Amino acid sequence: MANARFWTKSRPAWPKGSLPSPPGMKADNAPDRFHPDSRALVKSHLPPEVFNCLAHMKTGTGFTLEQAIQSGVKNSDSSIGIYAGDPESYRCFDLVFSPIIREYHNLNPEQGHHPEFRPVAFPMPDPEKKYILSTRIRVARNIAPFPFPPNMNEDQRRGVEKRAVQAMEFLPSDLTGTYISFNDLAQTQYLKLLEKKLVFPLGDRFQEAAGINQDFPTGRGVFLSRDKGFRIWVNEEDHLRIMALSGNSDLSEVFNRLILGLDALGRHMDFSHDPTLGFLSSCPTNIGTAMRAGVHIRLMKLEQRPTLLKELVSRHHLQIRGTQGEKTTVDQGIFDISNARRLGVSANEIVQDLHTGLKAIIHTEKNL
Ligand code: CIR
Repeated sequence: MANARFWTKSRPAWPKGSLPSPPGMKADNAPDRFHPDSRALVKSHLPPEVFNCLAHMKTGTGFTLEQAIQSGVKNSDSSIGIYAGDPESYRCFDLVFSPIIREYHNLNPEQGHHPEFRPVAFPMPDPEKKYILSTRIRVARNIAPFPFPPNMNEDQRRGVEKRAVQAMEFLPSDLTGTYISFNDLAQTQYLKLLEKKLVFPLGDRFQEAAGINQDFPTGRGVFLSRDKGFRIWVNEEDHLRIMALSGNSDLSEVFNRLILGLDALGRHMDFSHDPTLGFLSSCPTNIGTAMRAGVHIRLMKLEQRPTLLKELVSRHHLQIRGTQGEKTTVDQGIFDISNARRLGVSANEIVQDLHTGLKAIIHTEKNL
């Protein structure tokens, strides 16, 4: 297999100090680049010998290790701290990406991408609508051969937008809608849409440091289906964030709707993909299925029993995020619960885990 080397266990060690320091870079300085309190995975997987080995390398689009680690260098509270600038980054900087991927995705070397992605049919986990307020499934996709959002110029961002808009023409009739380019909006119009959560905001400080916010709002936009239940974000953290959502717990219907839209788009563009790593994304946490399937769920009783909730969630390979998403707090007992795994597991297994996990969580909440 072409990319088996990503997972090679017995890589011969590089003798310490065997390589010249890259021009303009201080040798053996990798740990100094990160804050002493940083617990980012990139810090622990970038010892001086690896740093020195990779520091002089560039991908075909000119992306460097220094660029890749900026987010972790500038944010001492990064949990990962590295972004890919193009598909080649994963191979070029394999010495640092591979151990991070293995640790984050909790993988054995032989585990890779599972491509199964087919329609499902299971009952709603909360038919009475007592707990689950909404369901949302999204996948990240990047369009080949463009570099990724941390490493794009204005023309490339416009090029991605153009390709995406062309492909949207082929969405099935149930999913047709309107594309809103941020460039066509006055700032006040954009802010009104932002208030209604119909457009995405400028990226957070992690994305800012990675270069993802550059030239905002050029090339950015959102597609909204007529009922707003199918959406596409263009040029956010990845070229495309394709999502299906609903105000109930009908996981099957949301998943099947996502497949419908994704299949139509995928017939009209090539997504950056690797046989072992799956769909390639800017952040190594998203590779593989690149899918996050989750719900907003109100758990007033389990909120008082955090250890029990944590145990239930991790038993079903799920994770809890704040009400407004990553790195936010939980408001009024409303949790964002979604899959923890994206690589080494198929989209179907993810949605099945979520379904089973939600049933168990609701059952426990009812009986407390
Ligand atoms: C960080 O390194 O903390 C940010 N770049 C966010 C990482 C993304 N997500 C994650 O942990 N699931």
